[in-house]
Amino acid sequence: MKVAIIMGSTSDLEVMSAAFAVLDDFGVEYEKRVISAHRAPRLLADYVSSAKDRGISLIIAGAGGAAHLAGVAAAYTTLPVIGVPISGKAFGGLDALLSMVQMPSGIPVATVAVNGSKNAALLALQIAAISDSALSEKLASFRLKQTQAIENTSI
Ligand code: RP5
Repeated sequence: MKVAIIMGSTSDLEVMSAAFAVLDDFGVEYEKRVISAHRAPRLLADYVSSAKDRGISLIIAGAGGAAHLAGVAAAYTTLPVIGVPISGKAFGGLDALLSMVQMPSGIPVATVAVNGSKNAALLALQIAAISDSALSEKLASFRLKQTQAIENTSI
């Protein structure tokens, strides 16, 4: 399994790095690129159109503001696209959230929480685990550790 992580700007890198960390922990291969839907629309079209042929199974797209990146990416592929709305200086990320979650019918974007790149990576793994039993076991083990950490927390 190979994931593509794209983001609209280098200013999104810090938020999106939580997705890199999850995929690194699970030993899943990924590409990462800055591609803007507004500033480099042809690059976005070419990159996403060729993703399936490069062995990509899923795309995670993070962007802020009028965040078209995930929706435009989804228009160029039938691979699942997970959108990560990124909070900017205005509106606390509500602008990006609505841009992603309110996709018109026919072109879905699975949108996670504002700045939710960790969950985007986990969702990508869960989708891939449908047909990958080893990955499914790793996810079960991750969940168990997460549960135990809460159960063993005393304050
Ligand atoms: C979006 O505009 C990017 O995804 C970023 O979140 C936001 C601001 O970009 P910069 O002006 O910092 O490059 O396209």
